[in-house]
Amino acid sequence: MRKDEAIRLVLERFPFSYVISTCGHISRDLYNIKDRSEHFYMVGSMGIAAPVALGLAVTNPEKQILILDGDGSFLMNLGAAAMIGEQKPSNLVHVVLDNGMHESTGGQRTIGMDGMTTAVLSMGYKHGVKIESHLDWQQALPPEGPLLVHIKIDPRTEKIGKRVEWTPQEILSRFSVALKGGEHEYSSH
Ligand SMILES: Cc1ncc(C[n+]2csc(CCOP(=O)(O)OP(=O)(O)O)c2C)c(N)n1
Repeated sequence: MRKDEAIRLVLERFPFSYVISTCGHISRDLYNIKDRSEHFYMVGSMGIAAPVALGLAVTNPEKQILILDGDGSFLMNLGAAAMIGEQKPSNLVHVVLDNGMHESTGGQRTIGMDGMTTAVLSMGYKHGVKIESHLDWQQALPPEGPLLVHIKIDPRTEKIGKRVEWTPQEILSRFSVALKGGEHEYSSH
């Protein structure tokens, strides 16, 4: 599966979620595929999408919060997974797009996600699902979180799209308003 296909499938499956995306190409891809006020592009800070999302999930239990992580970002901050497992927010979905590398900075390999769907259960996640194909994606996903969805993706062959054009202040401002259910002047460029 290509990364952009995986992101589209995730957005289709979780259309009402508030999405916190990790830095680098994943936020850029998400932005170019679909830009919504409900997207919080964590531009710049690797490994930080998960703890931001955890805070949001705990303080907004009626909203579905989704982390769009990379394998590098996830593995760099495993402590965040441990905290998610300890807090157990049932409204949190943790998607990891696993290309086996740090694509955004030139493709250095990661230490690998093998066994992570089981490892997170030991940390306290409710479910862990591995998706390796379009066929795997057709299965129903468990409704209750914390849920890890580990999606294997292919290395990029297509060109990367433009950078996120919102400033960090605009991203925060429009996301906060969306979270409270309001319209924002920054809803589109
Ligand atoms: C704390 C920190 N360390 C390093 C970086 C540089 N950096 C940005 S994206 C990235 C790679 C992220 O890898 P991954 O999460 O697997 O996503 P991919 O690039 O493969 O889409 C790195 C090393 C950063 N932005 N922040």
